[in-house]
Amino acid sequence: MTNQVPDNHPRAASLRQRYAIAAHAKTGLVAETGTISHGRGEAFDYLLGEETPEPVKEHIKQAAALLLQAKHPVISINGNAAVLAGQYFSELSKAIPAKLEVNVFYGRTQERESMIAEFLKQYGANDVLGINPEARVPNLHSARGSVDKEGIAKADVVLVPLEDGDRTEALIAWGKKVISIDLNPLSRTARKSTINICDNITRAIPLMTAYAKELKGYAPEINKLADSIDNDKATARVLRFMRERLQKLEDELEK
Ligand code: PTJ
Repeated sequence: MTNQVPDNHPRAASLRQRYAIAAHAKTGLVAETGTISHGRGEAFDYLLGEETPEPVKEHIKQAAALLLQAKHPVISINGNAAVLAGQYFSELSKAIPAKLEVNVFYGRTQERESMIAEFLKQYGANDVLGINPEARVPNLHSARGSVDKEGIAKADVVLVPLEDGDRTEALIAWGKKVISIDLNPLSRTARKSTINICDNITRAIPLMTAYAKELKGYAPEINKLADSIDNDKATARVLRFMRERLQKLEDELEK
């Protein structure tokens, strides 16, 4: 497969992301099933209209506040997250500041961990944790259970993009606050996290960085936003947004 997407193709950006995910599935940076996860994300993104909904902008601001409020914030990175938004995560980690830690589910070898870390470093990430880590998340038996003792093990707030389920619950049970980013508002991760951001990471992370820069130093505003987090209400707002959007489209077609 070659990257032959013409610049004026109406879906050029989306097709290039697909190409990057598929190409990196071949190098091993992205998990084999990462292409399926990407497709699922694309489908949910259509329901949002491929734009960040207004209520989700508020959730992103609350998440930025939670990261700024944290003593040990950590951003967890898997294969898809690195390829789609490596530069944005590197910028967010500097703006907070928060540590970056590689944490993958599939094919967890030191080689894959290092490949992801090196990939992030080309975007200016200085120190990437999670290479051959020794700590364990209690009661989590997948490869995601291996965590860095200076990173996720110590963290009070963990940002987990494109998660696969079990870990969010295990991290919450371990006393951490979890910010998930998942375009599927029905997923277990989205429902169980402290706050889920129902948006594409390629839009959500740059916006989170902008909000973090805007909020930095304003403790009362940061605390107010972080204290107002309510994930059930947030998810309900997203579902209402999707339902109303579909209803509007349906009404237009039936006019
Ligand atoms: O690199 P690894 O080994 O850690 O594996 C990473 C994947 C993504 C393959 C693994 O975590 C996985 O299998 O995830 P799932 O169970 O497919 O869940 C991924 C979720 O992320 C799905 O609910 C998708 O809708 C959502 N998603 C996919 N792409 C995006 C997204 N959410 C936000 N932005 C995206 N670009």
